Amino acid sequence: MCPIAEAENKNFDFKLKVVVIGDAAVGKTSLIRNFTEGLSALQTSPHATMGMDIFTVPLHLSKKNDTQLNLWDIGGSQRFEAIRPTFYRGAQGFIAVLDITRYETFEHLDTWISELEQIAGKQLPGNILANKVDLEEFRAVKFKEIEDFAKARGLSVYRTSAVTGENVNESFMWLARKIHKGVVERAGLAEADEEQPEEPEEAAKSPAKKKAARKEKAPAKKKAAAKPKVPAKKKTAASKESQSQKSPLVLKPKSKKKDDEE
Ligand SMILES: Nc1nc2c(ncn2[C@@H]2O[C@H](COP(=O)(O)OP(=O)(O)OP(=O)(O)O)[C@@H](O)[C@H]2O)c(=O)[nH]1
Ligand SMILES: [Mg+2]
Repeated sequence: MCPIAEAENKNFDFKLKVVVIGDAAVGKTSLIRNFTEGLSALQTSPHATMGMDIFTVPLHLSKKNDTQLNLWDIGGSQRFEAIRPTFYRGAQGFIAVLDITRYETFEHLDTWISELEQIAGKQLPGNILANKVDLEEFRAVKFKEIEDFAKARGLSVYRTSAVTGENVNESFMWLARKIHKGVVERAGLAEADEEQPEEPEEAAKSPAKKKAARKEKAPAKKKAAAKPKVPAKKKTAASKESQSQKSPLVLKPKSKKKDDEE
């Protein structure tokens, strides 16, 4: 059976819903496509997301359970403001993206997160992705400011680039593991073999654990080699959900950042 059909027939033990929010053109779709399809997916520039798309990826977060991560890619354009809240219901976590070259995208994060919390509830596990770090020379937001904002909201921050792939896998996997851990705990399931999410700073310092994570994802990568090349997009606002097979990627080493606290 082809991997896509196999994934569609598969009964996952857990299905996790993560919404990806943030202003138009901050790089949400690019980050998701990098995570689900790899850098090669970005050879063509993405179109602005019309309303919402769903991308799915199977993850092996523990030996006992299979997880399907559903990434709801929310269109950032203001014209979708009225319909956006309908996509938030049932979200178990979120990724809030800003573009470090446009200050207003940072200023709007609070509105995005508050809007989500009104529907999905407070205290959702979440990440802030300070995206486009490859454009450092055009940076308009101090990382310290982003970190202070994140700290006040109890969130983690990753400095990412959908273009170079920097921290893309790390940030998505960290959130998936955190949500998975919460779901397992709430369900009262023992998951002794489960890998625990690391804090971002710790993840950067721990090559041994990164090696372990690479091993964890290796079988899925092999599977991808056999799969037909299809877009990772699974569902639009108008279509039914499907569960196509996507391969998570091997973790990449985090490059050293220069000191940015100005
Ligand atoms: N240099 C650079 N460009 C990026 C990065 N991420 C995205 N882009 C570019 O930014 C533009 C917008 O990216 P999208 O992924 O469509 O942004 P989006 O947030 O999904 O936008 P909407 O769908 O309108 O909400 C595209 O031209 C991307 O190629 C990045 O990390 N670095
Ligand atoms: Mg988009």
